Amino acid sequence: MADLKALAQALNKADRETLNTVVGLTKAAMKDGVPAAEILEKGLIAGMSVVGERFKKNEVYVPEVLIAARAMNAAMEVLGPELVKAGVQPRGTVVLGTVKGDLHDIGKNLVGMMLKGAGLKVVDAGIDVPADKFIAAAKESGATLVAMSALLTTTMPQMAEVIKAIKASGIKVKTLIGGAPVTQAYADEVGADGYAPDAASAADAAKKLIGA
Ligand code: B1M
Repeated sequence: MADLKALAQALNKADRETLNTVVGLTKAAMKDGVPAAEILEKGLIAGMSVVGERFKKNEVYVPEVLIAARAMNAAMEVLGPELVKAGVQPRGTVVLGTVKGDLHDIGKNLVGMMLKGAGLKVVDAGIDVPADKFIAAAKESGATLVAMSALLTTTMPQMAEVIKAIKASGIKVKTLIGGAPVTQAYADEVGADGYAPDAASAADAAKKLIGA
């Protein structure tokens, strides 16, 4: 019998068996005829949200989050085609990138994993992303949120440039910013719609901004 609670818990185990267990339990639930959307919501997303909460409380660290995210990605490879067949839509689309002049992507990738874990579609624009590339990606994907990461004090002002360019372009997207030197005060100063101090909070903020 499919056990979605065990699936959610397996994501929180963070050992070398996590990926195989999570994929195995996902396949077992599919074999038992559990709807793909239910496996996603009650198993994978539920498990990842616990990982996110524990990460925020410093009960687990980056390696555990990476293990959980890799396992979730592997399970999504299996579940993805079923979700498409069932017509399950992502909760929203986010364009994510590290701003122009900045090559740091470890935190940005972690944010991407948490966003995916929250059921959002992520369009990863990569690193060193100029304003026009963020805007083009948002237009092309129909994203309603542009999420930016910056790790350098020298590249933080790029966030203001992107926000200005988005406003000038007239596209209807919200903005979320974060990264080690970024603060809520800076977000307020540059007119960002949201700020998050860590990857798990970024997923919460993104869901709120998108209304997912
Ligand atoms: Co560089 N680097 N680096 N670096 N690097 C820092 C950031 C630095 C603090 C080191 C230091 O001096 N102590 C310093 C910045 C100083 C400053 O401006 N305040 C620095 C510097 C100066 C530089 C160079 C200029 C060095 C040089 O060449 N002279 C250069 C710049 C290159 C460039 O970008 N143009 C440079 C280069 C590099 C490497 C390429 C070698 C490498 C990056 C590899 C890569 O990312 N693929 C690197 C690394 C690894 C670091 C440190 C050591 C680690 C960063 C990291 O990945 N942390 C870093 C020092 C440190 O932090 N201890 C340092 C782990 C990651 C999980 O955390 O990215 O903060 P973080 O993400 C967190 C949160 O910030 C948040 O969530 C994540 C997890 O919860 N978050 C968001 C991130 N993005 C978010 C977006 C959100 C919300 C939350 O919403 C959208």
